Amino acid sequence: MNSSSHSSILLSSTIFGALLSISAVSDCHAQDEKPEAAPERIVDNTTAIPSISFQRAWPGVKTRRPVQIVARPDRDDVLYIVEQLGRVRTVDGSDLASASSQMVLDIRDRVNARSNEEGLLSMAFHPEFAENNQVYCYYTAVNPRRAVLSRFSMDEQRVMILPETEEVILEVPEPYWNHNGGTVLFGPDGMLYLSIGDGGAADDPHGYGQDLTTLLAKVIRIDVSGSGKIPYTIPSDNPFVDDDSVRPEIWAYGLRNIWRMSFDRANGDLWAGDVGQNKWEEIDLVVKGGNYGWNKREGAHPFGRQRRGSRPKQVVDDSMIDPVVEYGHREGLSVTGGNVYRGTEYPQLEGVYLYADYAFGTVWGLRRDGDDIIGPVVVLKKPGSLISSFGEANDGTIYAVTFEESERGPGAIWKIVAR
Ligand SMILES: [Ca+2]
Ligand SMILES: [Ca+2]
Repeated sequence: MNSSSHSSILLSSTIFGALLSISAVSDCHAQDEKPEAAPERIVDNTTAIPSISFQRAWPGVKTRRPVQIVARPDRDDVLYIVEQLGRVRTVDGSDLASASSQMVLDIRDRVNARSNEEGLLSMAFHPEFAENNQVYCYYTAVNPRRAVLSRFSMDEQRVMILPETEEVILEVPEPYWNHNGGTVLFGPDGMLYLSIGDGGAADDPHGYGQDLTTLLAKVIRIDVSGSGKIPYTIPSDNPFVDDDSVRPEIWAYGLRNIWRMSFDRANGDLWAGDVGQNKWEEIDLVVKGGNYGWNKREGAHPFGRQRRGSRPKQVVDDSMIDPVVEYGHREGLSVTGGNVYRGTEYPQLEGVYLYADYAFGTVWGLRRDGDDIIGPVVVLKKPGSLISSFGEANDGTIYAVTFEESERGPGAIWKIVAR
């Protein structure tokens, strides 16, 4: 890991995307203000959401810095663990006690993982993987500093992902080491979605959040189904295709650093956890053309450069979409977006969206009921586990991956179990 001063500061606060300097921490405590009222959409009816526990899965498998667990569309008996330093390993999806594991991708030679928000961050199988053999990876690289979305192929036996098959789909210049997002995944529409952070530093100094000429601070949507020389095309129903001054890849904007997002397989809802700066962590439902407020808002609150003691000017802009829920930095420091449970093993969890705070190890559950939100409720407290990601198997089982005890500690994989 990076031994720079940045990294050592961050080790104690253990955050993805929340650039939390020591001065920012003391600011938080000094102000000591009450959290403002929660959004009106929250309905106080929480009894329907059960508590959960984390059941250790594949305890004999040694993994380091696991940041994602990914299902393969054509097979239930294998799951893929993405390791931040630039590798992917498999575990046995049919036997949670199995210690067998295989390293199936190693691209450490091109991945830059020097700081805690850099590395191989996400992977996705094409929904028609059985036919087209396509795997997509999102990682950070240097010289120049950038985020890379690439396509890879597997070998004939469909075991190894071959580094030499890499085709770069998209590269985004990264001005700073932090806030790189990101999750790559396919929607129910077959399109590729990618969350890209605001580029980094603090405060979004270049205003990328509201700048529609950059892909930073966005969720983008592209069509990678074409073959041949063009890496991707723009879906004709993207929100800004008719505006020549706007990057047509943009699906939603004003997003600071979505570390994790997922689709609800039952209805296509796109849930995301957008990591806040010093005060508010938020969960968003990402919709076409949506403006989620950054850097004019943090959570549902006005945000802006300010003199000590003064309050930022209220941003009156009805077009900005408030979070579904938010929490302040007394409850956590960096949100890890999760998944909606659609499995059959735990009917009491049906429709519950699970998400966590990476630093505090708290897991919440909520349900969406039309425009109402039931919850959120704390469904588990797991201090000592840095919850880096959730993931969904083909049968709807939700898993989580963690760093245990510290960012340098061993990785662990867990099955989510209803209590
Ligand atoms: Ca960056
Ligand atoms: Ca927001």
